[in-house]
Amino acid sequence: MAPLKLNSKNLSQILAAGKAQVPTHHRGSAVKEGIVHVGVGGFHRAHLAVYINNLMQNYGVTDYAICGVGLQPFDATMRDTLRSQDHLYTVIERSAKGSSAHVINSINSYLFAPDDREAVIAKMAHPDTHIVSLTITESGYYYNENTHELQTEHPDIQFDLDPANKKAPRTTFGFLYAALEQRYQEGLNPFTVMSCDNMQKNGSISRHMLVSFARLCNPRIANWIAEHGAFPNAMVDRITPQTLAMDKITLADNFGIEDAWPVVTEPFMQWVIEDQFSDGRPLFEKVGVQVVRDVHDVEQFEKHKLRLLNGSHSALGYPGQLAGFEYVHQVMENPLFHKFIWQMMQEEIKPLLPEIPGIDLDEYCNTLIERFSNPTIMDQLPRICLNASGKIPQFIMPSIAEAIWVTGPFRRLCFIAAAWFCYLNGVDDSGKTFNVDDPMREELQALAHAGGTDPAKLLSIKSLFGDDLRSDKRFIQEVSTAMEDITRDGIMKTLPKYVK
Ligand code: CS2
Repeated sequence: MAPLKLNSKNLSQILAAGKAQVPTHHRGSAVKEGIVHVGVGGFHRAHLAVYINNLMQNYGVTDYAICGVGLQPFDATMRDTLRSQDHLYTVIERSAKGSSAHVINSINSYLFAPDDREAVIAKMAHPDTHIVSLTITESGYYYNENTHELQTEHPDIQFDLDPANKKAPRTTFGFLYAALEQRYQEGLNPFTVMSCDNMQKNGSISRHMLVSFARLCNPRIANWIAEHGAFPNAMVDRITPQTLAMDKITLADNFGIEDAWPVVTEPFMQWVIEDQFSDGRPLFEKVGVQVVRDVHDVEQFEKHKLRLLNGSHSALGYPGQLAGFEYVHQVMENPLFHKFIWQMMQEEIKPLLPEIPGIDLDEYCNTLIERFSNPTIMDQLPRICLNASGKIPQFIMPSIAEAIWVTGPFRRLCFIAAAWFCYLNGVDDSGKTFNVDDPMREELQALAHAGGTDPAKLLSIKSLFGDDLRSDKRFIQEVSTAMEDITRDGIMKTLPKYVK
């Protein structure tokens, strides 16, 4: 039988075919859109949107459907795709045991900001909106890693601070501010700003950036947001590769669904969130979310995840791509890399992490190794390497800084930093060129080129690296040596120096 195009009309037939899990809950005008989500990409569609789908399907929740928002020009494709299939899409879960398909029905509508910026502000300001959630990547926060302040001098922020652009902002903060100002004037509660980005203290950073932005617009509104707003910190986790053309074909062949943009992911998913909401929330706990009272607990979960999972991803990504691998599981299949990752986690990262009652860190590391080794999700190294300027300062550098502080071992972590610096030249060990995709690409590449195997020029970028790193001789020495070795001998000949 020919596959059925995914849309509302065909949903009952897809259900009847019995191959995929299909939601039967209400949609459209029968539900309220309590969540406005900025940045609808693969991760959002595999994570928050799935939790909400499960709340709607299994617990009859009707007032927290999602209105997706795209701010970037490239989001036009997501708008068109979702529109063409009544905002339905498929999540394909893959593990070594097999795969399953789940149609997700929690995104109820989608607004593409470049089409109508005021509509986005009005939607966020609407009384039905209780939460504005974000997956805008690290660079979307305009956060200076060194000063911990908003990058007020950034042209996008400057543009949004100009009162003439208030109704047509560019940045997330411009939209959030304009909508919150309207809610203030209308006597509504501020919505909760719920960051689902992979950053340590994502809620606190969202708060500080938005309040700083607001202070430059109107101190009274800034005080209101600071006092009444809520910005829960959260740890989010689900490995979600980019969708490949092949994924659409296997979905059609194996599950009879024609979906222009399905999401492929692993069975594992986790979300730990601080219980801080300013305008109500759904009962997330019912669908397996760990809602915790104490912010320190969330911070510790975040730390574990960012340093062990994302840090290992960086360790597989930059050296792996230089060595010519394509996918995460392929790097894991290499015994030398496998050992390197395990030893880095055990000897350099784990000793710096706080203990969380009930969490066995060795078991956590073992699960990570298993997840990285999943051969069925085909997680691409270029995805892992994307936007490194927002990742390395979060995933690798804090472990190095703490190791410096306690004079702990950090050679493997330095090797990863060195591999990233070498990676910036865009040529792998066999001489093949690749694209370096990073919002700071030009600056990074110019400095990498000028510095050669001396990391000092790159480390002078104040918005990315702290003085604690720049001024540590042992660190500089380790990174330079690794850069020289990688440049001269390539990754595979250098790696044995870091494996016992
Ligand atoms: C990855 C993450 O992009 C990256 O560097 O480490 O996207 C990772 O897959 C997710 O954080 C998993 O939760």
